[in-house]
Amino acid sequence: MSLQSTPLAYILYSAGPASRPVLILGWALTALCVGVCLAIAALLLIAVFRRRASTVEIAAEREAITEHGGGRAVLIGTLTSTALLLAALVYMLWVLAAVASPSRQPALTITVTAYDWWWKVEYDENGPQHFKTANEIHIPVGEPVQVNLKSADVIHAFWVPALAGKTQTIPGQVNRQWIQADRPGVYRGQCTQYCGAQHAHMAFEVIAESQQDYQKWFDAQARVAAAPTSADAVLGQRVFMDRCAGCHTVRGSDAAGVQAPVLTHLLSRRLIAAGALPNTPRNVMDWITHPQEIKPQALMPDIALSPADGRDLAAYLATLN
Ligand code: HEC
Ligand SMILES: [Cu+2]
Repeated sequence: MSLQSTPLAYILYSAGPASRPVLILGWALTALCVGVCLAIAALLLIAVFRRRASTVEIAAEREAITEHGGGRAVLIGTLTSTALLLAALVYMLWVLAAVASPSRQPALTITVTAYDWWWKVEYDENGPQHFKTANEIHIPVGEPVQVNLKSADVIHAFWVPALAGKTQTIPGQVNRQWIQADRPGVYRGQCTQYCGAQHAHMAFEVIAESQQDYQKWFDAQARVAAAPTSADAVLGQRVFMDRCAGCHTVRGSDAAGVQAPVLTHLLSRRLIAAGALPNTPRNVMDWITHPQEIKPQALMPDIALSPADGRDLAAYLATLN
């Protein structure tokens, strides 16, 4: 397992210009806080181990503080901490300005809408090649990408630590964020505003790839699903229309539900249920029959399927590549 795929490391490295200044700021503030703690601890130890003064000496010292500028130490302490805090404030404002917008026009704009507890991702929102997918964002490497952020229900927050800071998604509002990956790779993202029972299982991935690979992915996603041909898959599509189409869309079929992840190219995704499980045929069928065990309170009910319906449905889902 490489460093970058260990969970803690998601937040400990930067892979692009929108997150690097934030990462350095984080370490600088940590260093400042640790420094202050150490200074306080040192002063405290000095005070503890100093020879205990007699009552008479204490009275004399009190006198001294007011009379010969003994308050200077207090003044220096106050001014130093004020200066440090002001410097930290200026540095923070500078970082905010530095990451506010990319240095050049974004190559691409995508729209991400947060739902309890998954992410809808839209490409070419108002264009001819508009398509939706879920929980997996592809971007060309080395290019700034604008992300318009919406929410369908409550406040969530979009965070890909290696690529940018956090931005909330707020119902009725569009917030803007930009991300850029300077190296190809898979970057984990996470909802970072508590939004209910499955907040922790509201993850996603950003996959940064070469322009050619990105374009290949885009073209495949923009296609509608082919009609099933095998007998099992045709029956499976009927099961899908009965049991699933009220919530899920498969473009190219009559299934047009909007309250759940689009399944047109389900097979192309690495994970299902917002990062809860790897996308294998077995996990998909487990999910369909037991979402309430895998993600209690998720907005998909457990669906009981007869063995024959299960087999047909699996055959149909296997065509959604
Ligand atoms: C009442 C609405 C509803 C119905 C009916 C429903 N689903 Fe879902 N489904 C959802 C929601 C909501 C999610 C997202 C859950 C989450 O990740 O929190 C989901 C997620 C999924 C996923 C994971 C997709 C991904 O990329 O993460 C699959 C696969 C899926 N459903 C298949 C089905 C199938 C097949 C049926 C019919 C047998 C079905 N669903 C019926 C609402 C529904
Ligand atoms: Cu959330």
